[in-house]
Amino acid sequence: MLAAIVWDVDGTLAETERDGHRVAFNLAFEAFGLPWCWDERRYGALLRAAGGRERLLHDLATRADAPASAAERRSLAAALHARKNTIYAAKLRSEGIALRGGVAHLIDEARERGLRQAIATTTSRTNLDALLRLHYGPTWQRLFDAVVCGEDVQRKKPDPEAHRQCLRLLSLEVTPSRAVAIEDSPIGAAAAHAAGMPVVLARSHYFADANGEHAVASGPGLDTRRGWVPPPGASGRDGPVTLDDIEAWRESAFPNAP
Ligand code: XBP
Ligand code: MG
Repeated sequence: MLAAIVWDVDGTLAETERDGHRVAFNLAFEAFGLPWCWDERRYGALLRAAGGRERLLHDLATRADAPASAAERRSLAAALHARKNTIYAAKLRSEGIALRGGVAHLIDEARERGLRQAIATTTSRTNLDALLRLHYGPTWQRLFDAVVCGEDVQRKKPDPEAHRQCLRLLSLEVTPSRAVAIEDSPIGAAAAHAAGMPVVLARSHYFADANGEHAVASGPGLDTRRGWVPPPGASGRDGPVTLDDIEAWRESAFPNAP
C-alpha cells in the first residue's frame, strides 16, 4: 500500500525557478554591479546543475569577465547566492507565488486520508520556508513527517541522497517503493528513481519537453488527468490527479511491491 508522498519543491510545488529564483539571481547580479543577466534559455540550461551556488559556479567557470582564481569565484558565488536567497524570500513575501494547480488538492487529499508526506529538495531551507509559510502559515512543518533540504545533504540531485535520507526518516528505507516521489525535472526523477522510489513526473516550465525516463507516469501537471502517460485508469473524467491515480500508477509499475 502507498505509505507516503515525497514532494520535490522547486518546479513541483510552484514555478519557483521561472518566477522566483531566476529573477532573484538577476537582481543579485544587479545589486553587485555585475552586467550579467540569465535569460530564460540560459537559465534552463543551467538548471542541469542542482543547487543555486553550484549553478553560479558553473556559470562563472565559463565567463571571461569572472574572477580568474577558483577561490575568488567560490567566494563571489557564495556572496551572490546569499543575496539571491534574501531577494527571493523578500519577493515571495511581497508578491507571493502561486502553488501549481492540483498541488494543494493532493496535499489535502493525502492529509485527509492519513497518508504521510515529506519534502526532499535540494533548495535552501530558507527558500522552502518562504514558500510554505506563504501558503500554510508558520506551522507548515506540521504537514510533513520529514523535511530534507539542500543543507542536509553532501550531494545534490541527481544524487539520491536527499530521497534516501527522507526514506530513512519515514522508516521506509527497506521498502522505498511504498513512497511515491513527485518531481518536475529529469534530475529530480533520476534522483528518486536511484533511491528505489516510483516517480510521478509533473513537468514544469523548463522541462516541458522532458520524456518520462525514470517515471511511472509523466504529464503536464497535477491539475489535470489529461495528457499523462500512461493515462490514469478508471474514469476518463478530467479534474486534478488524485491519490487513487498515483496508487494505480505505482501498482502497475511495481506489481509486487508491498
Ligand atoms: C531546485 C534547486 C535549487 C533551486 C535554487 O531544487 O536545484 O538549487 O534552483 O535554490 P529542487 P538554492 O527541485 O530539488 O527543489 O539557491 O537554494 O539552491
Ligand atoms: Mg524540482
